[in-house]
Order: sequence, then structure tokens, then C-alpha cells
Amino acid sequence: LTKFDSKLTMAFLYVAFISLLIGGLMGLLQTLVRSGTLELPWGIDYYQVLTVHGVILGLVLTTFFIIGFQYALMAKTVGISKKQGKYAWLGFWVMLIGTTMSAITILLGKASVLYTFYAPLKAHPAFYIGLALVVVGSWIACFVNFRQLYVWKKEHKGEKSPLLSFMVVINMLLWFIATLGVAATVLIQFIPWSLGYAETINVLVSRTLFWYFGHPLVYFWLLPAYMAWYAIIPKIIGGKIFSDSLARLSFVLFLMFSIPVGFHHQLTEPGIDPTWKFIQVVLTFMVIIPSLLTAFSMFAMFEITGRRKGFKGLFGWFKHLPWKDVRFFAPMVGMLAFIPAGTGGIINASHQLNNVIHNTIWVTGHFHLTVATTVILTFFGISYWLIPALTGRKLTFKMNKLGIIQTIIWAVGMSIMSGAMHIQGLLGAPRRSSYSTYGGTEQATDWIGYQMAQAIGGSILFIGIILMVYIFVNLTFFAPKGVEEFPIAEEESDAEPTPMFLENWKLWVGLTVALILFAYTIPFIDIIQQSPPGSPPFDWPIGNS
Ligand code: HAS
Repeated sequence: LTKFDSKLTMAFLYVAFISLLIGGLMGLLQTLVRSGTLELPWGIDYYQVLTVHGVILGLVLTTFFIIGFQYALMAKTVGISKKQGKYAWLGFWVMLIGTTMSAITILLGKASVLYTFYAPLKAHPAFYIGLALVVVGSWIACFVNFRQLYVWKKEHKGEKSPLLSFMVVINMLLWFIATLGVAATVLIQFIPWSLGYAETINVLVSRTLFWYFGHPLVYFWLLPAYMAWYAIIPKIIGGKIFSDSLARLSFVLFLMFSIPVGFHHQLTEPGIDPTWKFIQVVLTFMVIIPSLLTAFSMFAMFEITGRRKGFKGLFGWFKHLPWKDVRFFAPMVGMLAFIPAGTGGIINASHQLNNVIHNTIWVTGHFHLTVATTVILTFFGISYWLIPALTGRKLTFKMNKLGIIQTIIWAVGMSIMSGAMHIQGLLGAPRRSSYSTYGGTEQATDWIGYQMAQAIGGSILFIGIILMVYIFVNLTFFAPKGVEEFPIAEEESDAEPTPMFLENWKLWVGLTVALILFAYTIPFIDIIQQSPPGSPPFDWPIGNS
């Protein structure tokens, strides 16, 4: 990678790791407040802290890390021209300005609306304008990535694209199509409403547009982790990519099925026809398939590599895995966490079971296992080689060891915290609530022990965050100079050729749009037609209603 490529990715990573520190501190405060161990000073509100936590970790850290990492992958596989690089920087600055605007409003207590910013909670207009800028900045990144692959394809007629560049483009397509929903609600509903140009806001329309974006958002987080699992981990363990075609197929399925499923977040919401909820639940079960394909692919890759190294027996291959290499260990713990995490997701998506867990802290437990363990541990795993590769340094034995300790701390802290959240949720404890004895009700007394466990888990996790930030600073500024490998695996030599139709973008985008139209058109018309008087779908400008 050139100096230019390194600087670009590092800019995104700086924002990501600063976010980790701030967001993590907020997380610690929350668990302490919720367990009744701490009262926030200086009139700071619990929901202000919760908003900083959710926005900065769920939206800022992830988006910046992912876009930065993807630029590195694209630069390595298909290259980035000077002109594309300029646009990439433009996107970075637009995103940073937007993030700063939104962050200031939250810190001033003018936007305590949580990361889902559900109406009728209202924030200062600068919060929404900031969010819109983040989205616009990320769109610039989308088009830079699309252009990068397009130019490469033109220069390599008839060749299949490098796997990682294909994956990046799928993820950015997914992001682009999904963010159209959130951009629509922010621009057409929230900004006019918060500026006072509209008197009302149609809550159901805004939530539907949010979840049109909100579910694919979680796959936008997951897919970069899958990129590392499919194409980087095999190299680290001394193996090869099990199947290039299967990897591409799984990404294509994510593109098609991750968007038309937003209703599974709205199963308890009135105003949406149950038939359409049922249809979107079925589609949700379709989006589980590419994760099952991934699980299969990982097991196959581990086993084949192990057997090739001569390990015998049913589970002999397990022993060959490089457990002492943090570049493998951290993502592997993430993979293991995804087994219960994904199972939880399947429970959530099952319509009847959703009634048991919806709006309980079980859901918080679910997403701390998925995004805050599976995804983030894989991102940490990537950082151990990516950062030194970018800064021209080496991951030392000491940092590797510290990384393993960090991973163990994370796994222990998260098992305690997320485990407590899951059980407490089944006992009926609500999510997003501050400390309360609920008038001394018997049920609430059952929750107290679990809340303490959450605080213990949260404190352990905070130690993990401090350690990770320390490792980041070391790898960026202090580790010894050297050459760190950028590990990209090759395909198995006897692999069947990847069918070219997997790169038929028109086909996949066409099918994706068709599925979205199928899943959303009629219910959306219904929602608009049934809007109660005084709550038109888009009340702007005033007087239209
Ligand atoms: Fe979810 C709520 C359903 C996956 C994140 N989810 C959330 C929220 C977040 C989130 C943030 O249907 C809360 C939103 C809010 O604030 O309200 N989720 C699912 C389903 C899946 C799923 C069906 N979620 C994720 C992922 C996330 C994420 C991934 C982040 C990255 N989720 C829901 C539903 C709700 C929900 C409902 C709404 C609940 C409500 O009522 O509010 C599926 O994609 C899961 C499929 C995954 C699997 C696991 C495959 C396992 C693999 C690992 C293999 C391991 C190996 C290691 C190979 C089937 C791939 C073995 C090695 C050895 C050595 C042994």
C-alpha cells in the first residue's frame, strides 16, 4: 500500500478508535447508573449518555472503521487512482463534519433521542442535519468504491474481480440502497419538523423508513467481518479459501434479503397488516441462510487445512488452529459468539417469540453479542495486522500477548453482561430504562442481581477497551518499524471456476429492488392511507394538511 492509501485508511481508524474510547466510557456509566451504583453528576441525563453510547459506537465507530478498512482492501486488490483518492478524502471530511455536528447537539443535551431517534422524540435540527451529512459522505465512499471496481473491470476484460473487491462493492450497494430510507425520513420528515416547518410527524412512516434502513445496517456491520473470515483468516491459519463461489453467493444473498425484512423490528407495531409482517418474517428466515453457508464454509476451511497439515481424527483439525496468534484468536472468539448470537436472532425473528422478548433487555443482550462481540472482535482482529501494515510497523510478541488477554477479557466481560441481559429480559426487564425499583414490585426485585452482573460485566469490558486503545496507540506510534503482512488468501487450486453470473450486477440489483418493492409497496400504501387525520405522511410545508 502507498503512503496515500495508508493515510486515508488511518484517518478513518483514528475516528473509530476515539469513538471506542468515548462510547465505551458511556457504556460503563450506563451499567453503573442502571444498577443504582452511581448517580450522574451535573444534571447529566441517563438518556443523554445512552444516546452518546449508541450513536458513537453503533453508528460512528462502525461506519468509520468499515469504510476505512474497505478502502485498504480496495487499494490492495484493485487500486485507487489519485482522483478517486481526492473524492475519498472529501467523503471523509463530510462525514466528520456531520459526526461533529450531531455529537455537539447530543453533548449539549439537545438530542437525547437514542440511536434510533424514534419520533415523536425530537432533537435539535443540527442533529438530523449532521446525520444527513454522514450519510452523504458515506455515499461518496460508495461511488468511489463502485468506480474503483468499474475501472479495474474495464482494464481486465473477462476476468473475475478479486473476491474482496466484489465483497466491498456488495456491502456498499447494500448500504447505498438501505440509506435511501433513512435519508428520506431525515430529509422529508425530521428536518422540516425539527425546524418548525411541519407541525406533526407521522410516526409509523418514520419508523418504517428507519427500519427499512436499520436491519440492513446490521449486515453492513457484519459483512466486513465476513470478508475477514472468508478471505483473510485462511491465509493466517495457512490455508486457502474454501470456495470463492460460495463466498460470493453468500454476499449476493445478503444483498437481496437483508433489506426487505425491516418489519421484524416492528412486529408489535399497530398499523401494519399481519400478512405483510408474516411475509417479512419469512424473508428474514431467508437472510439466515447466507450465515449458515458461512458457518459451513468456515468449518470446511478449518478442517481441510488441518487435515492437509496431517492432523487426524474427527476433531484433530481443531488442534492445528493457531490459538496463540491474536490475528486468528480474536476473530475466532467472535465466530464462536455468533453461534448463540445468531440463535438469539432466530428467536427474535420468530413472530410469537418476539412477543416475549420485544422491548426487553434481551434485545440489548442480542446486539451486544452480535455487533459488540462477533463484529467488534473481528474488527480488533483485523486491526492487529492492518494498523502495523499501514504504519510500517510490526505486531510484537508483547502486543500479540496483550491482544490475547484483551480478547479473553472481552469474552468474559461480555458473557457476564450479555448473559445477564438475556436472562433479565426473559424475566421481563425493559430495555432503555434507567435505575428504578418500579415502586418496589416483586418482579423488579428479581432483576436487581442481574443488573449488578451487568455492571460487573460492563466494568470488565471497559478494562478491555482501555487495553485495546493502548494497543491501537502502540501499533500506530510506538511499535518497532518493520513489514507486517497484509494477509489475503488464495483459492483452493482444484476449485471449480466461479460462474460469471455471480458478477451480473444488473441481475442482483434488479432482484433486490424487486424484492424491496414486493415487501414494502402495499404495506406502505396501507400505512399512508390509514394515517389518522392530523398526521399526514409528510406534513410539509405547514398548511398542506
Ligand atoms: Fe439482530 C434486533 C433478528 C443478526 C444486530 N439485532 C437487533 C438489534 C440489533 C441487532 C442492533 O427478528 C436491535 C435494534 C434495536 O435497537 O431495536 N438478528 C436477527 C436475525 C439475525 C440477526 C434473524 N442482529 C444480527 C446481527 C447483528 C444484529 C448479525 C449485528 C451485527 N435482530 C433480529 C430481530 C430483532 C433484532 C427480529 C428485533 C427484536 C425486537 O423485537 O426488537 C440473523 O442474521 C442471525 C443469523 C446467524 C446465524 C449464526 C451462524 C453462525 C456462524 C458462526 C459459525 C462459527 C464457527 C466457529 C465457524 C444463524 C456463521 C466454529 C469454530 C470452532 C473452533 C468450533
